[in-house]
Amino acid sequence: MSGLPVSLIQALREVVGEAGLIADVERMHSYLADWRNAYRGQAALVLRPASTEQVAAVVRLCAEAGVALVPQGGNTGLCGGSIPDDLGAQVVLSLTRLNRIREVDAANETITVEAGVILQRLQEAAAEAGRLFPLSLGAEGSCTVGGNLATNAGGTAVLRYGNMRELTLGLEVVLPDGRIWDGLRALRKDNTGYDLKQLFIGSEGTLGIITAAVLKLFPAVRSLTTAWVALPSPRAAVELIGQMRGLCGDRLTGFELMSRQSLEFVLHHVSGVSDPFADAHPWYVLIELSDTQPDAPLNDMLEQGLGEAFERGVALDAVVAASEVQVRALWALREGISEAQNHEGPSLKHDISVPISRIPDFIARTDQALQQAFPGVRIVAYGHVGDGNLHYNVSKPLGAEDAAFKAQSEAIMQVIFDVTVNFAGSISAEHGLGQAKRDAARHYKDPLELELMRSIKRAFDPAGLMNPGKLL
Ligand code: FAD
Ligand code: S2G
Ligand code: ZN
Repeated sequence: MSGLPVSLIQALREVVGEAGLIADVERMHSYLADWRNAYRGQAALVLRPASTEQVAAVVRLCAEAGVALVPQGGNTGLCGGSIPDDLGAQVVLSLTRLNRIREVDAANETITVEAGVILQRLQEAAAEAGRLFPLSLGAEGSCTVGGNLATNAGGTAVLRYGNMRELTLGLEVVLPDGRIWDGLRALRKDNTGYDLKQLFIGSEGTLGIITAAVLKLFPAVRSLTTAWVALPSPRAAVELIGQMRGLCGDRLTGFELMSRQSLEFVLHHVSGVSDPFADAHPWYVLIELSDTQPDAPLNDMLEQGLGEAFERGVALDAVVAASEVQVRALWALREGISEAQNHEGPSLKHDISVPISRIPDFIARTDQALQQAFPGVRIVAYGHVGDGNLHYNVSKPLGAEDAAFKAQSEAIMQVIFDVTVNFAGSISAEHGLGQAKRDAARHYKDPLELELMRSIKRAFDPAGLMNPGKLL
């Protein structure tokens, strides 16, 4: 049973009702570990408030009692940011019951949604209004808008539409003292002092609890074409994206790189997929062009671009999807990597970014350094080339013990992050820091930046009760 005062539990129960309070350890289970079981904690309670006012009342009561809160959305984060520590004194505050779509303003091209709305539902609501909400990522069936905002999520369409930060116009936030900040403005221009919403986007629950947002909508896509292309090297991928950008401009809305090792994991572990080519190739890109015009000449552009790429030896083979089913089959190869890695033992994840032009050298340098120091490790390199964002994940050598491999994770991370920083890159491109990269951030980030971040944390959450131990 939780170590919280009975009076506090009673007051919290009056706020959220029986349906909103979980004290039974068994029923808490799914809230206490992340989807990969890489992080596990204990909680005094799990609370599921059903409105912003209930969130505010819960925060006020916990602040008065000095009880720390761990905000949680879909629990698909990859850095342990939504998992409590193992002392059992923290309260997990799940936003999943704040799941209303408050308003769609098609003429203003905005939608106002609550934090617990699942990303896929948001995409559907935009489509029902004849618009597009473009954020798209592998976890979209279970991640929430609040989590997307708190981690400044990216995904596969950033090269055309930007990440969550660029898609947001206004926020509603419950501050650490329980006050509700209503910043739900639907304005594209509002120059009246500091842009406060930007502090909460990417704050990973450490500055306040996001309860709603005003998000941008875009014109619906009415024509689309998708190709799977085999390449000789990452350098060819960088050349090809430059060429496709020059040819197609903003019609290039997807450009995902993956190594042969990544594809082999998917072919091995994901059912219903097959290799589009008879021969194995070292690298592949999935290219997507889309346009708001119903019959835009996308296939002609794609054929022209690929033709030039073949002439220059940049492309080795290519297939263009001829149907919606084939489009989905190609994306299944890409989106299946995350899941497939879990079947090969621990997946040491490194979500890094470097300038696009440095991707080839980064891969060459890091591959070489890792194989030298940890012979036999299997590198699963893939990701969003248009953002310079690589998921440079490492799986254990065939036949190695999980525990022995995991014991090397710090040393492996250091090799990868040293090269990343050497290439003026970032140790976390889109997943955030959570607890996974909190200490690495202390090591790699500029001391002045850390000092400024700590002063912002102190200004908003002087008692340090908002998601302690995460990010900072
Ligand atoms: P959670 O995991 O519940 O929480 C994430 C963080 O946000 C935690 O620190 C939590 O405390 C905080 N938080 C959650 N809700 C709130 C709130 N309302 N207010 C304040 N803080 C809050 N991420 C990408 O960016 N790009 C990808 O391409 C991508 N692909 C993925 C593919 C797979 C298969 C999986 C499993 C994950 C992937 N992710 C990706 C990671 C993850 O889906 C994103 O980080 C997502 O934004 C997390 O949303 P969530 O609702 O699950 O948040
Ligand atoms: C993606 C998922 C995380 C991983 O698929 O784009 O963000 O490395 C990643 O499994
Ligand atoms: Zn990603």
